[in-house]
Amino acid sequence: MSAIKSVTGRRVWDSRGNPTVEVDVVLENGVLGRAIAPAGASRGTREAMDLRDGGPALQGSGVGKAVSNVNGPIAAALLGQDIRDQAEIDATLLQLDPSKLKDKLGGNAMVATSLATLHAAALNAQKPLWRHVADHYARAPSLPLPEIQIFGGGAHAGRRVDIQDFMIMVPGASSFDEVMEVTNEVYFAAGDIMAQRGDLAGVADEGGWWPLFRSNEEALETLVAAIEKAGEKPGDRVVISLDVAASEFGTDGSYTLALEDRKLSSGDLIDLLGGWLDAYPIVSIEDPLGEDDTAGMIEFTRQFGDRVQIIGDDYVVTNAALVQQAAQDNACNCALIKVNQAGTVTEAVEAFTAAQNAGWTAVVSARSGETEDVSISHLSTGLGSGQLKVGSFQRSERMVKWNECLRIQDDLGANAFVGGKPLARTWWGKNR
Ligand code: 2PG
Ligand code: MG
Repeated sequence: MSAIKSVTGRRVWDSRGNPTVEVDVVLENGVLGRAIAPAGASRGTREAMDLRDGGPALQGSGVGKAVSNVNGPIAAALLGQDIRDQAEIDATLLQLDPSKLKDKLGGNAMVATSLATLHAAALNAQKPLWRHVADHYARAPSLPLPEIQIFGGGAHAGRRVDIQDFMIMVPGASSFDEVMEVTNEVYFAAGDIMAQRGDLAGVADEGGWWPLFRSNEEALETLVAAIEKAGEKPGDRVVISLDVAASEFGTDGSYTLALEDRKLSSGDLIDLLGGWLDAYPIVSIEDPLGEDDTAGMIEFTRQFGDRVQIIGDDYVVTNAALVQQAAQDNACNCALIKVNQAGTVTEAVEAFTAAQNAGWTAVVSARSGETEDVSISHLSTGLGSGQLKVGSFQRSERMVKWNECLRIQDDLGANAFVGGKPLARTWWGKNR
């Protein structure tokens, strides 16, 4: 009864209006699992590649081939498979496309299929997805600590500023609910400050305020002002988290801050960011150096790894082998986990496990192109990943994921919230 009866792909549209792939997996007993592939804008070169049609239509971003791959080879190969065996299902997908970047079937076709099977397996087991994930992977579920964007930037805001994500975390909150409340206050305080300056100009791709700043650092100053305006003492209940996404503005150890017309060496960028770590209550920093700048990442981690969380996103692209290598090199101390970077659920869980084995923290993350799909709220909770990054506090493709966590909280109980625990080894945790 738990055999796969059909797999159907269709074209749907993401939060940026781009086409993407949705997959329905139906079992012999009528159970239907559904998932949608997200899409990144600041992508790592080593992550699974979405298959796009190219050509003049839809700016080349069509997913006709990817959808055909779901309805053709993928559906044929998965027919009759046991939904309870996620590893076998994902191994089948990998057999169909053994290429390194998954550009034959398409990362978009694969991830939507893999997540849809996970949903079907949970429904088949009559469990909420988070519970199924926790049981299947033998993890203790917990509600994650959110990272929430206040200002967008980089590739998500027409490169108006160079740094990509200016975020807050509320590790001092005692419940997920409280994080949402505090975030609302800080988000709108930031909007008020921008409005007072005449700099309120809508939102960036993930719902953070559009970054009309004269320098990258002005965004940080404004974020601190917003935290204060919301009645909080920066560094106390509320702290700052950055995604530098440095691969977007530098290669070969040479970086250009376009907004400030400044060229920086790897060492200069480390010094600049180090200055920010001294001056602002930053507790976490993602991709501080480029994905090809191993020496820079190692040096950054040597200098600051004992006081801040250093997240590898483009640097490790949800790949277990790259996480292991980075752990050996001491090139970061936290992995961003994006299922579509890996291509399948199994590989994403392997990368998460590699991070745990290395003694790292981990953050389950959305992409800048998202949809109503809430899989990551469940994955983050079910795996007990500790942290969840979804984007900002506006636009439904973001809010749907925070709201899903609130529903999970009702099931799991408010004291399942991890609070500041994932930041125990940062200056914030050490000062508690
Ligand atoms: C990132 C993500 C999400 P994108 O860099 O962490 O913010 O961006 O999906 O564009 O890669
Ligand atoms: Mg990133």
